[in-house]
Amino acid sequence: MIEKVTDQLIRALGELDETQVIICVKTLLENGVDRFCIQSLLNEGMKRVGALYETGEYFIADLIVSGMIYKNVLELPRMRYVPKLGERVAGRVLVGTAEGDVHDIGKDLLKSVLSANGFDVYDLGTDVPPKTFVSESTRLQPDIIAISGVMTVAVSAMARTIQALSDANLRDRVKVIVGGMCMSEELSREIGADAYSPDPLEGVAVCKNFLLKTS
Ligand code: B12
Repeated sequence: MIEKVTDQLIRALGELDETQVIICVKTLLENGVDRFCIQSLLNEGMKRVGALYETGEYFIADLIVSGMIYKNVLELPRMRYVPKLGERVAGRVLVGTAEGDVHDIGKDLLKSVLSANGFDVYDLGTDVPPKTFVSESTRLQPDIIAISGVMTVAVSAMARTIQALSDANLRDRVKVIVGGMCMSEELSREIGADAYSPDPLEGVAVCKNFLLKTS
């Protein structure tokens, strides 16, 4: 039964059928399916939307609708991340989507998972120029900078951001983790990031590890 619903969920998101998406997500949650598993199914659905956009069957308006459906799912009670009250601050993280890229679903997911794990998170938003990462790092003194990006252009923007941090002599004071659909382990090494993760939960574990090594 679960397998049938997972297929239905991917298909429904691909078809931008929000009602069906919500029904499937609720059914999966009621059957004990983990929200991270549900997120990866949603990502599969988003890939279908992207593929239909590439072939010209979908338009920009359809991309917008898919983003709205995804965000509405993340607002469902058991999909939301709630920061644990009174938890010790694990460390400070600046998050942002790289310059030239306005996609924010992945960045927001990462932000929620970091906050839920006790990190003090500052969100710089989307389309963040390298100079903003530099000025905000100087102002806020974060332990970690987490950059997200899905557009191909985000790769060079991330590289320019890391270079700008070096030019401002901030690079050895802050760890940089990158992620998002445009990134890979290999690319992250090429651009000089400290880490890459395809997944916010693993990304948070990496961030915790950074702090253990520096404390
Ligand atoms: C929804 C969507 C939009 C929405 C975004 C809404 C929003 N609020 O974000 C809107 C309508 C704004 C949009 C606009 C555009 N889009 Co668009 N969009 C998509 C779509 C369908 C889904 C992207 C998405 O949100 N995925 C789900 C999230 C959750 O995935 P994610 O970001 O990768 O995040 C996951 C992990 O990577 C991780 N993660 C993310 N960041 C980080 C960071 C760290 C540090 C860590 C540890 C982890 C991590 O966390 C998440 C875990 O689930 C994709 C298609 C696809 N294949 O995905 C196209 C796609 C990305 N878009 C595309 C294009 C072309 C555009 C436009 C140029 C269209 C246009 N003509 O205007 C504009 C770009 C504007 C710009 N300058 O950025 C192309 C990109 C092509 C490319 N290679 O560059 C794609 C691939 C579609 C396609 N196949 O052609 N888009």
